[in-house]
This record gives sequence, C-alpha cells and structure tokens, in this order.
Amino acid sequence: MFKKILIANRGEIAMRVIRTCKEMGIKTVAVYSTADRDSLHVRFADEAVCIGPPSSTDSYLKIPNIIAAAEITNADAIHPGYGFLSENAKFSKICAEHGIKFIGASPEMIDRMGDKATAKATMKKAGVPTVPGSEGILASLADAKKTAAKIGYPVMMKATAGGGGKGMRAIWKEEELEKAWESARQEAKAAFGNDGMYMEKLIEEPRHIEIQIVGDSTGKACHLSERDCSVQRRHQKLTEETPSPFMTDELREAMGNAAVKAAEYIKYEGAGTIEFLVDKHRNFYFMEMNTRIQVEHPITEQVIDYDLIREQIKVAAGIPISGRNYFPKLHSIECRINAEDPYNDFRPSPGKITTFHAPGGHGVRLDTNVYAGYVIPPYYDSMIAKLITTAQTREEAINKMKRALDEFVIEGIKTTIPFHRQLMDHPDYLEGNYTTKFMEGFTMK
Ligand code: MV4
Repeated sequence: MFKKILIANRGEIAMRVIRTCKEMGIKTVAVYSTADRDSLHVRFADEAVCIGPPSSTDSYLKIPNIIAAAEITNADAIHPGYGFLSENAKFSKICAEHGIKFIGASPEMIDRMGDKATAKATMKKAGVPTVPGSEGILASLADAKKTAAKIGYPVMMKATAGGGGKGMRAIWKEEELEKAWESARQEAKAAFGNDGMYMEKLIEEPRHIEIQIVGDSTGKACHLSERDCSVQRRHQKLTEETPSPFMTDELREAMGNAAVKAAEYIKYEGAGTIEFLVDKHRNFYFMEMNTRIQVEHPITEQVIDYDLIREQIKVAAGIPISGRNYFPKLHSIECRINAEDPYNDFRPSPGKITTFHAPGGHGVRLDTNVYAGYVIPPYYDSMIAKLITTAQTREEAINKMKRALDEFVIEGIKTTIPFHRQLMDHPDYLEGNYTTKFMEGFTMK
C-alpha cells in the first residue's frame, strides 16, 4: 500500500482525498498556488508544497512543478482528483516514468476514451448500444451531407476531441449543415487543436444517466448503479440524484451490464463513469466515458455505503475488487453550491465569506473547503460546496434538502443556494419529470 499520496488538486476534492488517506493511514502532500495559501486542504495535509502563482497554467496544471513536489516529498502516488490533470495522458505517462503511481487511467486509456469517435467505436465493438451515425470521423463536408441524409435529420455533429458540448451542433435540416460544419470545426480547432468531427442521429430531449464502474488489475469490473445528471445549465451539472426517477429495474440491469461489459472489454482499471443518453422510450446509448472520479461521486457513496476514493487507492495499489455490483438502498441528492449569482445569469461572485453556517443533522453531508473568513479566489472553478442529502425515499431526500438549504447561511458573496431551494419546489422536479432541456424553461422568481 502507498505510504504517501500527493493530491494534485485543490478545493473540496483535495479535502475529500485527504480524509480517506488519513483513514487509511496514508500520509498526504498538498500542493497549492500562492492564491491558496490559506486553503483548508493545505492545513489538513501532513505536508504542503507551493507550486506556483495563482493562474492554474502556472500551478495546478504545471506538470514539472507537481512532479518536483512529489520528488522532494518522496510521495509514491499522485491522486489527480477531477478537472486539472485528471485526464491528461501526458501527466499519467510522466508519473509512470518517474515511478510515481498515477491514481487514474493509463495514458493509452485516457487517449482512447478521450477521443470521442474512438471511444464510441470501441464501445460499439464491445456490444454497447451507440447512437446510429457516422463510422468515425467525417472526411469532408460532402461526407457530412451524405451521412446526414443517410441518418436522417435532425442530426448532432460533435468534435471528436470535444466533450461537455464544446464543438457540438444540432442540425435540423440540410440548409443548416454547411454553416454548422464550418463553425463547429473552427471552434474545435481553437479549443482542442483538433477539428475532427463525427455525426449521430439527434436524440430529442434525452436524459443524462451515467453508470459508475470500478475495474481492477485482474480485468474484473463491477458497476455501482446510476446517477441522473440531467439538470444542467450550459453543460454544467447543477444537481444530481440516485436512483434516477426515470429508472426501472430492467433498465438499470441493462445499463449496468452494458457498462460492466464495456469496462471489461477495454480492461479498465480504477473508477470510471460511462455516460449514456436515454430517450423517452428508455432506449439508452453510449455518450462518453470519463476516466476520473467525478464531482457527483458522493451520492453513489451514500446510497451503497461505499468509499469510492478508498476503492481508487486500493485498485491503484493492485488490490482486486470484490466484483459484485451495487444497487441503491436509499435515495441521495447532491446540490452543487457555486459562488455565482442565480439572479444575474449565474455570473461568478468571488470574495470574502463573512458568515458561514453549515447545515447538519441525520442524512446531511457537506463536502466543502470554505469557512467564515475564507476569501474565494477568482482564478478557479466557482464550486464551493456540495450539499448532499440521503433518505429512504426521494420525497424524504427532497424534504431534507429543503431543510438543509434553509439552514445553509453564506454571507459576503452570492451563491446558488436560492436556485436550489426554488428547484426543490418546482412541480416537474418534484415529479421527477425532467430531461436535459429542463433548465431552458427555468427562471428565478
Ligand atoms: C447528444 C444529444 C442529443 N443527441 N447526442 C451534450 C454534451 C455531450 N455530453 C453530449 N451532449 C449531447 N449529445 C445526440 N446524438 C444531446 C446532448 C446534450 C446533453 C447531453 C447530456 C446532458 C446535457 C446535454 C445538454 C445539451 C445537449
């Protein structure tokens, strides 16, 4: 087992990893930028190394500085968290070259799943349902036109180096195709340095339902059931829940088995998430695979009483998984609390937190790195806390979330607490009747 793990991240996920390491008797090293000098993860780790100035490019994304921090502290593994370098194949490779265990996917796996057209072709070979569409990358505009005519409009054009909606265009009729082709490729080239595009039948009003999987070094994989992440705004998840209100036992069985089949086919090691699009007829289709721990992992932990970070560390240390699948025994909801103003287009609201009163009580979990007096820096992601409630039923979990949100006091900055409180009263949300289109019709009262 590792003796010392460096956490190459910040904020709540750094705290999350440090907590499990402490429980496992593993020493921890925090890395921080000069803007994060007073951050909680710096204080809770056994050691801390400053790796640069505030900008992420010069600190949390600066591979030489992170490797140097691991070398000088003699860390034998690095946990990348999510975001930053968590799905950076070059970083995974450099860790391996320095004899430091990257607690994440191999460089080959990251590249294979990071290229969306390749990931999709791989899943299709594994026998996982995929959306009907082009065989790989579109060769030209003429090829795109021919493919769209074959699939039948509406179609969705996507950047192979993309993900999270960047470089994606919905095309409803042929007249729109050329403009979409040019603009999407330009956007993809600028964002990813790769303008490869592929095309699929457009799935109307889909749900985003993802399956958590864990694979080990013996080639075995298991699933830990689903998370419904359909409530998103501009491809940013706002709240997630498990079980999905749209799920049936048959659908869970089919999606879980497909996810395990995929993980074992690619010999996936570690924690991963397979994202599916689910249409109104409950047909499900592979969308993307994430080779990292996800922000929303706590709701899965809550309903099956499982520590996903612990499992990641054990698998990375070569310890085999039990192999059984896990099904939700409870209901859990996560609300992402961001330093943003929901009354002003969710614009960022950094600054000093003058009052902080955390909710608590039975079935309430708060994963956060902020406290009264903490100054939220403007350089990083705006999420400051994840409020998670868990209960026997969805209705009880919602009522608990309402009560916890009402208890949650943060002053000095604006937050998305009022948005979540209003969401918990929304008739369609209460009915579990929502798709990825839900936020298009939502306005703050
Ligand atoms: C789709 C789709 C409809 N049809 N693909 C959004 C980002 C990336 N995860 C893929 N996405 C979508 N792909 C087909 N063939 C609709 C979306 C989509 C979406 C998916 C999940 C969660 C939120 C979304 C918001 C807009 C569009």
